[in-house]
Amino acid sequence: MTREEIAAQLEEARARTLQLVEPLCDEDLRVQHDPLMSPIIWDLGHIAHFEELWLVRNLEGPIEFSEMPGLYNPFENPRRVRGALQLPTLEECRVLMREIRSRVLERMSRVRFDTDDELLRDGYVYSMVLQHEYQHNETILQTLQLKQGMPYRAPRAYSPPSPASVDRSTTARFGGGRVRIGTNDRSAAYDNERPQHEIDLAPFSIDVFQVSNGDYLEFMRDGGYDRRELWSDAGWAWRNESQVNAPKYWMPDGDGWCMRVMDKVTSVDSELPVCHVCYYEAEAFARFAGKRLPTELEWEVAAGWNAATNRMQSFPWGDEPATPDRANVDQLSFTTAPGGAYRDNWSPLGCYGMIGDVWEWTSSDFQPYPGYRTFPYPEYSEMFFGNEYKVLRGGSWATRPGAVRNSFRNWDYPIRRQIFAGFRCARDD
Ligand code: AVJ
Ligand code: FE
Repeated sequence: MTREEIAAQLEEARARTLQLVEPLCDEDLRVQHDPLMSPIIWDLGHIAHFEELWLVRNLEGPIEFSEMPGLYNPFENPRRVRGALQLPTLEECRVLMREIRSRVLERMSRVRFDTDDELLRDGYVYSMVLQHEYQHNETILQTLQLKQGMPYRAPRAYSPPSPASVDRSTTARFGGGRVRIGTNDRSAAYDNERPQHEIDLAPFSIDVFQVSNGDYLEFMRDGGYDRRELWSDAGWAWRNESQVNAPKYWMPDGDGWCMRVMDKVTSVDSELPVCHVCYYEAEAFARFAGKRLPTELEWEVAAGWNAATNRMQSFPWGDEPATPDRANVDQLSFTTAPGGAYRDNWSPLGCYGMIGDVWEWTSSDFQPYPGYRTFPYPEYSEMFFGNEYKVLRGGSWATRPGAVRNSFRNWDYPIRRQIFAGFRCARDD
């Protein structure tokens, strides 16, 4: 990438961030809408400070901090306390963003990308900062869906294409064998996606489509939420404590259900992938269906392993980047799409929609790959490795295309439902 291309991408990222918050009043920006989420103005300040830290400060000498000390440091100020902080107005934030950006561009005019410095080589640190802003965009959308007061006036810019007619119950099969997982890319991939490594993978079958609302309604109608035998111990404890009996944002409507996406309430469409279910609900559904969740390794093989070329593709359709034409990504559809809607979104193994629509829960804990090395800071991945978080794959309609690829690993607590997450099932074969 050239300096001009990077500058254009930084500008495009900022334009989108500001477009998303444009319909909001000062109050909407300042209040903490939910203990799980930051006030939106905090996200904006944090985006700017992260950019300043990595694209100005940490380029001047040794890396001093991984997160900016002070107000916008996520560890000094955990989400639940951020509503009580002294936060700026949007106008003050815009001034700050512009001032930081001008120093970033000035600094960039003097950097070299053909260097041994891993931070700058091939523009890595710029890609990291861009992806940070993209990820916070999705966080902001979670907050907007949760928001108190008037629903968010979503700037819908396009609708997904109409679906081809498909058989929703088909499965794809991997016959077992040696595959390569992860990537060695050093220009955009995160440390947790590296290194690429070989594994032997047992045969498995995996659903061609994500689990739909229609599938999930069957589970509900068959008493899925009340059948102890379908739930793990932790899942049953969560179910009893939360008293949940439907996906988040679903509301009873006569003898059926309706659901809300931002400012739009519709009856639940059976053809759309189910969204806003937690890991435990996904796990119980899979047991109900006589299946299980895929591991993240199986997921990645189903999304990108090309047996004909014996290599792992970056995306289901090949190595060309994600666009809103190829998959339901990039936010402005503000909806999921029925299985089969995007005709390019098929993987070599024969799975549909591995990228976009909803993040997919996998059965894997978030752990480092063999040979993992932290770079450039431990607070992105390393701090979160262990058995507390489950891996999610594939991105959602609310994910910016630059923030997702077959090797991308997201993670969250198994009880979280405000994220744009669903799942697909697998089974041993
Ligand atoms: C990768 C989505 C789990 O939002 O918690 C943002 C990304 N890291 N700022 C998160 C992140 C630092 C992270 N996830
Ligand atoms: Fe962040």
